[in-house]
Amino acid sequence: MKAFEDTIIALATPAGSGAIGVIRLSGPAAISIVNKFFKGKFKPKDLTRVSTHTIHLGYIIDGTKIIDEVLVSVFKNPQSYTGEDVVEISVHGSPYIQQEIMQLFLQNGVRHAKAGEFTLRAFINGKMDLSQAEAVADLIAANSAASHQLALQQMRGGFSSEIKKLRKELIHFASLIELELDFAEEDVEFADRKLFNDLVQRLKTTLKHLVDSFATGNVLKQGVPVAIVGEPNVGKSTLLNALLNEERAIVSSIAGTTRDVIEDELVIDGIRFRFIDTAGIRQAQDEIEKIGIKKTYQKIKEAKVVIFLIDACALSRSASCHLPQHEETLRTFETELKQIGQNHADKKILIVANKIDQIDQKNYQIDTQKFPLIEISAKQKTGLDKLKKELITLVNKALLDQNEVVVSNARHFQALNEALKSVLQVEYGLQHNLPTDLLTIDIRAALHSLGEITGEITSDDLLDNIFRNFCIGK
Ligand SMILES: Nc1nc2c(ncn2[C@@H]2O[C@H](COP(=O)(O)OP(=O)(O)OP(=O)(O)O)[C@@H](O)[C@H]2O)c(=O)[nH]1
Ligand SMILES: [Mg+2]
Repeated sequence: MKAFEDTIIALATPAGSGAIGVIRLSGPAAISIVNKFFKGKFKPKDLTRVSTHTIHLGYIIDGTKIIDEVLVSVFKNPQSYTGEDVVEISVHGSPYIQQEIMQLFLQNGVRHAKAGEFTLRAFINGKMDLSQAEAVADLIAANSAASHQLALQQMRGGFSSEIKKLRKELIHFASLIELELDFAEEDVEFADRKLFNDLVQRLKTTLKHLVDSFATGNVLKQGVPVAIVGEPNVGKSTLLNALLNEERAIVSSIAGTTRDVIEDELVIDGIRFRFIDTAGIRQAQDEIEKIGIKKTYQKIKEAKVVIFLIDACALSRSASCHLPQHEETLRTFETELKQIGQNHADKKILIVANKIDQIDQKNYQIDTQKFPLIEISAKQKTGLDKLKKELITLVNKALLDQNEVVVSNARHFQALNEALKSVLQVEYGLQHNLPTDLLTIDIRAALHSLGEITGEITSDDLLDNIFRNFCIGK
């Protein structure tokens, strides 16, 4: 563990005016420097002698000039966020006051903190492991209940404790196997191959599970992409607008109105969805429309959920319906749907019948058992709650079992993938009785990737990369 010699300072709250601002210092001189410019409001107070986790009312004074009346919180090492002495000064939220106080300290032996430096120190001082430190950044960036929950779960330890445990067991076997190398001539086996294989199987299962969960985690973090597709004029853009509650896309009775892809986000029940309105699918003559339709297929590929929108009239034999291409639509409905289902088995498809305000009796010409319909009128905004509920159910079912561990960090995903690759190599080596020295190479590689997740193995480049993305003051 390395002790930092310098003391750092940063504004922990956003720049600009607010009710209060918080200036944070961390390092060996944090308390003594603040103490130099602090005067208790009611009686003299020596901050270097107060107990940890206490708050003190007083003034920050430069010579004889009072800069502000403040509250000073003192946290003594090791019981602080960074593990060092930490002082947080709550000042009045004017940028001028904040700058004056920051300048005062900067001229007296502290330096500006770099992005994420407080958290970096917390990591280096062993207050948290690397994946927990990364979760801090995710937590700050969380913009929906689901991404918030993911970050919180990771910050509390998430899967890294399990990885640590498995890695430790692997280290044990690694050392036994390396020992065998020293006795190569004698042909002895220190590492029980059966037990080792058991561990490899457990590692494989755990890693596979975590790697698979990334698809979920990433989606929750970025928003679940939902493509709205269907023939021209069925009301895709109207539905997008109705969901977002704003006139986002152009709506008209002319078939082929939407040519480009329009996307926007909406949080429903704490889960972020990204709705994608697309060009209606048909045999287009127009060059631009053709490009739009090509994009539609691209978007279906990227989506997790496909809303297959259809005009309720086309499905029903209601007298009020005057869709000329009734029979044809019915035919394309099944083929289109089959095609999407076949080409995209991994996607959830919701069949949504729009414009139900136009049919008086629901005399559907399709088997609604086979094709369960969600009925809406995008124009009159009816049935939308049912649709939203269906979306939430789909996502929840496919995704979070309350306590399920989910990987949402791209770096972890990569390291887990690497680790899994090495573990599979080790498994192969064991099954085929490969020479011990070859086995060792793969075990080392697996140990390395696993260690990179928890931070037991780090390089300066890796740390730089991670903490660069933090905000200053965290
Ligand atoms: N009666 C009724 N009309 C609707 C409903 N939803 C959409 N419409 C009308 O249907 C027409 C087409 O709507 P759009 O939202 O532009 O259809 P689209 O699927 O985006 O069409 P393209 O972009 O051409 O593929 C417009 O005249 C809408 O007002 C509905 O629920 N009921
Ligand atoms: Mg449209």
